[in-house]
Amino acid sequence: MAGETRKTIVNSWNEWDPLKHVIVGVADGCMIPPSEPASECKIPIDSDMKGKWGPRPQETVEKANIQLDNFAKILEDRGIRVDRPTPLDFSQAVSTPDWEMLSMFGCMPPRDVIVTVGNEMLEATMSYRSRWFEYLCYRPLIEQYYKEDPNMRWEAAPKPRLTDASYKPGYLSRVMTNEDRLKLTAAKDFVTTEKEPLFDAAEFARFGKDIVIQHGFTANLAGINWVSRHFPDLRIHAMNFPGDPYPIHIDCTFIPLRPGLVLNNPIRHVLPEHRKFFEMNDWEIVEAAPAAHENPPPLCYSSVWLSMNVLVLDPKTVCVEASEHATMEQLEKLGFEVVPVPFRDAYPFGGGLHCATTDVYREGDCEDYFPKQVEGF
Ligand code: ABU
Repeated sequence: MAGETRKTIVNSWNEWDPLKHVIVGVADGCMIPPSEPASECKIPIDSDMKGKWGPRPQETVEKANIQLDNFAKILEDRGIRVDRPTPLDFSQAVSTPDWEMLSMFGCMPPRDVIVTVGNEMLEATMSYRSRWFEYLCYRPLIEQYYKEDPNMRWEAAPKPRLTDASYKPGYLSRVMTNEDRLKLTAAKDFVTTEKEPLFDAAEFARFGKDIVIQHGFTANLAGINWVSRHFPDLRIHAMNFPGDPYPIHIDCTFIPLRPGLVLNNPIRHVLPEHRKFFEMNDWEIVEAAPAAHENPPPLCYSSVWLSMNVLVLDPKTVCVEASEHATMEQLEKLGFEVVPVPFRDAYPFGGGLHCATTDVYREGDCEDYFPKQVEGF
């Protein structure tokens, strides 16, 4: 069936089953938002974005859109239906009774905002004020899916208030050096408090009946607890990865590739007790190959580890950014057909190939890949 004529069914249980319908973001109107309590700590110390805010240069938006459109075309040519979000005017100021932001962000990374679990699409709470309204860009699609698929569940997590009580006062002054950050993040001392449930959708790694959520800057334990209660039939596991000074979104850290195989960032370590859980269930955790670049492109929030931010199309096929030769070679050796996708111009707008997508339909059902469970994890 050609991608664009595929009937709407919402279903996706993991990160690797055959992908048939996906949302790919767009770069239009993307802003660098003004500083806010969440972002101050999350923008790297040496980032060229420190202290800057406003619209991104138009020529960079155009280049990013060329790569996003090309990525969408590559997927469509493989029979995958691709839908695109509807951008808002992200330059407008937004407010709630508790705060005002002078701009929003954008809608290039749908993975951050919407997570699909089985027949449900769940709008995340989000953790930045500038991204509080971003779900609206996906509403036209979600409303359409809801009408077309009578079995779809459309859910939204409680909107957080994001007052100053959701962020630790003075956190920034405690993370002046990289060493400070590494100590604090290893001790699970993150900028967000436990005042209210918070999670970005990109903290999820889905393994059928088991979902791993990274506990870090953009998901707190209250958020992970909310997800556990929301999905009582699934097993939700909180993980954190010492070695990551900016624990934001799991998809440059721990990427499931197919049943039994996960890619792990070589400097963001899986804790021994978590490794044991995977290994006792016959999963192999392999260290990702080195990134090809020493630095991210200009005005980019993400790390060079977007090298491992791959999109798995099925258990034998994976999309990799076209300049990441070591990653491509590694995945070929692991038995994958690699589809190279030029994407570095899109990185500054919200990340890599996994970030820029969210699943609507993957074949397959909810399977139990971890029959051996561990108390308390
Ligand atoms: N949105 C993924 C970013 C993770 C990283 O910068 O490593």
